Amino acid sequence: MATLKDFKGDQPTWCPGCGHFSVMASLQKAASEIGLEPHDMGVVSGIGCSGKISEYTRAYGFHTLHGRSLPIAQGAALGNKDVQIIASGGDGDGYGIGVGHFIHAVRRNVNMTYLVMDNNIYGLTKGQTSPTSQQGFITKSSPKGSVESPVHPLETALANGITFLAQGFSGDIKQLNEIVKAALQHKGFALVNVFSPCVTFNKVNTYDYYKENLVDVSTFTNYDKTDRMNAIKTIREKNGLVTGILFKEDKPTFTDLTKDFPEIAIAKQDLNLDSTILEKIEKQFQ
Ligand SMILES: Cc1ncc(C[n+]2csc(CCOP(=O)(O)OP(=O)(O)O)c2C)c(N)n1
Ligand code: SF4
Repeated sequence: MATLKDFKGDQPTWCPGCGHFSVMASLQKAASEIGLEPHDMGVVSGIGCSGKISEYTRAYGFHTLHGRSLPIAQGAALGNKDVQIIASGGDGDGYGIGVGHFIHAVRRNVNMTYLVMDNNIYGLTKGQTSPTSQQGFITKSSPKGSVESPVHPLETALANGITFLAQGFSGDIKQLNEIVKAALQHKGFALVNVFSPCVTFNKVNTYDYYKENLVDVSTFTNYDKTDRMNAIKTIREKNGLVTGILFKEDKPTFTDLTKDFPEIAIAKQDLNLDSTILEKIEKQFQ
């Protein structure tokens, strides 16, 4: 049986203390704890410091374009039902350039996990305002403070029919590990948003800031994680600063709903791609 060590890939070059270390460790630990082997898992990532996770994890990997991890990951999940697919990236990648894919992935409910490392800033490009930056947040790209109010990814996901929603914090690995494990075991599209501090460029949303402000929904009396409206209300009331499993629903996945559809010819073909097959495929699309 694979252990956490078996999932370790290239040596990370993230800054010491970067929140992304904990996110990756939680994924690798969760994978080993639910009995996966590296060849049972595929990690698809976008561009950003966060996007490096597909290189630093020993599994099938696809480091895609900025904001494009979700379309690739959904295709990979639909085409490889025996492989556990995880899409991953930053808040800029997923809620900025990739936000259109995000909404459609949520409503499509393909069986996969989406792990977002939310540091409220663009880390890789050295500290610009991101879609989750607070209003008034000062960076090189917003020297007078960010004018726009931040996006609300959790409420957006709930409004569009998400079937599993959780939020974690890199400063609480134990909780994060449990959340990621539950997300991997969920049948359907699972979003885990993780507050993952950028220690180099974000001096506002720090570990201390999150430690002081986050509340765990499991400490609430009678929090019902099957109640979508209550999840939206709670997130609103707490200004998004909640952690834990916020919502879960059992609903048919995209694969369940399409199981009786005639298979697309290309998907049935033996991918021994010689020129005759390629010409045949080309003709189908002409
Ligand atoms: C199409 C395109 N536009 C812009 C960029 C430049 N770029 C690279 S990473 C990035 C944002 C990274 O921020 P985030 O997704 O939050 O990840 P982090 O680095 O903070 O982990 C941007 C704008 C790019 N690589 N490709
Ligand atoms: S720049 Fe920020 S997000 Fe990127 S590795 Fe360093 S601490 Fe992490």
